[in-house]
Amino acid sequence: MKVAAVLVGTMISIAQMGGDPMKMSPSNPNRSFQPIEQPLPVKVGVVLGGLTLVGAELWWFLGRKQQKQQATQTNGVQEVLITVDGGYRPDRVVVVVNEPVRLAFHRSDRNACLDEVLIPDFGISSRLPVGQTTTVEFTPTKVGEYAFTCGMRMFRGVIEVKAT
Ligand SMILES: [Cu+2]
Repeated sequence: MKVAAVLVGTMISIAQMGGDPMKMSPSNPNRSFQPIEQPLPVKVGVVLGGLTLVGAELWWFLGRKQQKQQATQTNGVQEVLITVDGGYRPDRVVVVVNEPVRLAFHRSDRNACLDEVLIPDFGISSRLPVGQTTTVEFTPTKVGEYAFTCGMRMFRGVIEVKAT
């Protein structure tokens, strides 16, 4: 939210300055301070641009729908395949407590932000080479919710551990 406020604030000040930073320059004392009217379409554009950014940010933090998936049991291991592409799909994984979990991350997105996946509660940090499927394993011993994130914690998902 703070970022959006700063962005909008900056845009409003640019709009108020008439888009001419020279006017504010102290190194230019002889220049008379005449307001320069910007054409209306420019003002409207600046405001709409700001609103679009705010909307995008609200959607990013609040509106994105979680995709939930229950693990499947294979030979006593709970498995989930997670696609890493502009985030994690699913980004909510449901498993039961006290049974081994294997998460298979298939990375198709080259974005360096997704180079690494972290599951701090289980001491896991793993590199995810592009185009490959990388598995991580752990056994949750307590019911609860545990986050998994990219290396910079921009993208995140949740492991939901339920009682049996
Ligand atoms: Cu990241």
